[in-house]
Amino acid sequence: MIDLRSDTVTKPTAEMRAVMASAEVGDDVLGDDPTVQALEARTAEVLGKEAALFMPSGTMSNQVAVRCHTQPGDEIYLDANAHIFFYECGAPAALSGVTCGLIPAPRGIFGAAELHAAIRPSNIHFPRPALVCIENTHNRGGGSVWLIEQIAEVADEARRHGLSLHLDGARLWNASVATGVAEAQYAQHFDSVSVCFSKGLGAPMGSALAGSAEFIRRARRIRKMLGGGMRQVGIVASGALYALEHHRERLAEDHVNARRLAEGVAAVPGLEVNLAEVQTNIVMIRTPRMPAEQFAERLKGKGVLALAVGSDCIRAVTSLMVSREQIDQAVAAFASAACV
Ligand code: TLP
Repeated sequence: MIDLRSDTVTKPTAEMRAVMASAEVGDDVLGDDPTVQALEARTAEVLGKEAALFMPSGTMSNQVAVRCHTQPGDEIYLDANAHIFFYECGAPAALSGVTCGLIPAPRGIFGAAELHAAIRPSNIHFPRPALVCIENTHNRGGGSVWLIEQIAEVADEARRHGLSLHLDGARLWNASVATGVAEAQYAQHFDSVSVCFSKGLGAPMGSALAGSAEFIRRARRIRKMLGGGMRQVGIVASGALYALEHHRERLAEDHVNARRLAEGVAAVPGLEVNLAEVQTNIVMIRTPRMPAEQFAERLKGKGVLALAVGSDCIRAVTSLMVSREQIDQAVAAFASAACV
């Protein structure tokens, strides 16, 4: 099977497993795990922040951030397809007691004017505006990339209103590789940044939340409250650290493979890909002639896994699990599955 469902399907390489097997560990809740501390320090450095906190998942990282930035009854601003709103089980409401003000955003990217229009004026009837969340790259946007200028403009608007800013940077690494803008340059516009090691970087699990030392001190407490305090977790932190140092630059290969896949599939009658929208490792493929679920089933029969993410939309994600040769095989499978 060629697995294009997600870059979360990546398995640790032999080198990563070797590093993990020999990792020095301790009880991290008691502050004893040197490998976790090394990962947190290095992540903070890469993101240009004072501190970082190892998290079990990107979801917990995002939701701890929302909780730290808000009070119950506040409102956070993000687009309707943002992972924090769309894919995290209603957690902003359930865990932080906040409402979500949704910003219209083609492919997950909005401007200062759209943010301005969404922000509630001060009025006794309204929730209190607290936080703006940006996702870069944007998952449901098809791996779309925010330019640094677009972020600066939105951040200025948020600051003018006294709002905090959080970046869901699960795939920030991909954005940096695609634009050449360093992660820290992106991160400087935000109070908190969540990154994932378990996606394109290929670690078996783990994310990190970065911010000021004071913010991370509070985040550590909320993580514990949610059951995210972990013990000898240097075992997995070492895989994440290995991924951070060795698997960032190679994401460029995934981007080349995504483009190759997109160009191949775009030429298949009955399938549609907007090539201009393929910027990183995610390809959105329209299936106008049949429901996406049905197409995904047919594709599976041809040896390729991809996810239906809308009634007529398939998502294919490249990663270190998929070689260039397999991309060519996948294109052939798409062509065969599209034949009716
Ligand atoms: N995304 C997963 C699914 O949840 C959809 C995927 O396969 O792409 N932020 C962004 C932008 C994400 O894409 C994801 C995972 C997360 C956060 C959550 O990370 P985890 O799965 O570690 O909780």
